[in-house]
Amino acid sequence: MKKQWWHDKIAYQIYPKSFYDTNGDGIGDIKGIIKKLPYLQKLGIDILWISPMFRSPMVDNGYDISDYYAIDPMFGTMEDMDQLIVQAKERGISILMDLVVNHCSSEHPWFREAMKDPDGPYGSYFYIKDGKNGKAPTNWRSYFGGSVWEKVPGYDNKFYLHSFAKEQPDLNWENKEVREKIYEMICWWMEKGLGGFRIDAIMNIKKDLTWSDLPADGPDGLADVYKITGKVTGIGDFLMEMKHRCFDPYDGLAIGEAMFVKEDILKNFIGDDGYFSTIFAFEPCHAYRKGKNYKEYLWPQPFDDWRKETFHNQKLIESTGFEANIIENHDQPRGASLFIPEEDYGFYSVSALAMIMICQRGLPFLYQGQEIGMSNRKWKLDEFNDLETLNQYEIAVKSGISEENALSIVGHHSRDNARTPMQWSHEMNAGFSDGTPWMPVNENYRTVNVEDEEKEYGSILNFYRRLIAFRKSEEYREVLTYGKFHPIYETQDHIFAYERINEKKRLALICNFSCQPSEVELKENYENVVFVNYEQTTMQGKKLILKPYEAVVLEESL
Ligand code: TEU
Ligand code: CA
Repeated sequence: MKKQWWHDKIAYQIYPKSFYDTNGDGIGDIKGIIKKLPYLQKLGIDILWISPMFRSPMVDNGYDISDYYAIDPMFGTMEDMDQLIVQAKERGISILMDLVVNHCSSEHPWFREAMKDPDGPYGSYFYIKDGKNGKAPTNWRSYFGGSVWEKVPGYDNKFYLHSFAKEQPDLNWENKEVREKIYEMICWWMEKGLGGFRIDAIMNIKKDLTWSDLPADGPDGLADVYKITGKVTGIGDFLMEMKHRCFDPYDGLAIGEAMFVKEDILKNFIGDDGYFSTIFAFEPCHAYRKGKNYKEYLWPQPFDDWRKETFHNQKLIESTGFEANIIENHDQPRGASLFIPEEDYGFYSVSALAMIMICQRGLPFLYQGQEIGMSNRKWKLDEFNDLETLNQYEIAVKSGISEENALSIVGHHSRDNARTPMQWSHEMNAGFSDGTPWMPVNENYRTVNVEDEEKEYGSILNFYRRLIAFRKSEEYREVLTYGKFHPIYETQDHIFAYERINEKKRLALICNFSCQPSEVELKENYENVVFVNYEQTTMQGKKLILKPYEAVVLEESL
């Protein structure tokens, strides 16, 4: 594997609406991000991905873009953005923006033109098709529920395709002119000095051009549209073209949100000459998604599935490339709630989870608030903002689940859990805004917040700072970045453990991920304790005695 500039870095995702508000309108803004750059630098962050800040009607909170060349006024101006790029660079931080090009907004001029004249030039920027026997062209179900087809206003038998909400029409990547416009736009942004892009929902850009129905997988007679990603071929031609045209010339970091990549073609995606620099490792935090609806998901995520998926994935990636590791993002519940049973949530469990994640092979990718231990919120129905959550609530209730249970289920899984305002202090609105926050603040801000945690050596925030410094230290950086990954104690109950090994060093991370004490028999000469989440480590001869949620990194003495 070729070494890359970003391999030994630490990355962090910002959800800008909820990060920091400087003008009191209740919405986070670019000036707020600039203000918090010293905080991010102190944490040890080198790469920042910011969810979309382009002009948008905000039907899907910015994932519906109406002008790729403009910053939405709610976030500030293009000058603010230029400032952010420059000031971040001064602190050694590269900025990644969010590339949403599977679809745009129904308010984008291209789409407006297409609706005025579906047979005209802009009609071919989208997928506009005639219906079949008075019905939609195919039986595909959109990610957010309902058909992917919506009628073109004023026409009885013409439909346009949207894989997500109907306000997010899919762009026609088969049309060379569309691709050219996209590449031009990406390069325009790269010229501003971006480090690269995170690339949204990219597996969806290749459609099944035979427009065939899929076997129905629900009572609505529809089938999930993501299933065509497993059927179609040819996506690689588009992705390779984009890489050559937009990322190679800048040595840009291109991180694909690429789910469902088949193992045998993974190399094409993240190998040395892959379409992307890297993709996110979703498998370990999707281990609980046994079904396609929230109501079929398991909660909290079963330990055994998580461990198994992680080990499988780490081994797979090791022979292929370098993935980006996450425990949460803006589409997931909070990692601290997903992985840790509610009654066990606290310093030890959260710090253990952090060690399990950060010591793995791959690019550690934190999500805002993870570093202070932010967790899920308790919701009332009318507090939800996310369209996926509301759809899932309806699906649950329609299937006969009581309203109370439905609320509890969507409360666990809702994407809104990740979107509550960042908790900066114990002051009003968690110090996020002087106005009324666009989303309710998690009530635990009184204890879980940056300002108070700054002051306490034993806080989660200060623990994360030490852990990141450990990962980046002269001494352990190389082995933690490139060292081989080797699972250990794989069958022992609630022990999450693995080795990281290179020619010079051998480390073992051993964690008792449970509220019961446990012990393991040390096999190698692991005598040096190099990183811990408890003050004391107990070893009796070759036996390591572990307290609840104790995690240690041991180094072999040579
Ligand atoms: O998500 C793509 C995606 O596949 C989603 O269905 C994701 O699996 C789901 O949100 C998990 O609950 C991306 C963005 O990350 C998401 O925020 C957007 O809503 C979506 O694309 C449309 O742009
Ligand atoms: Ca604001």
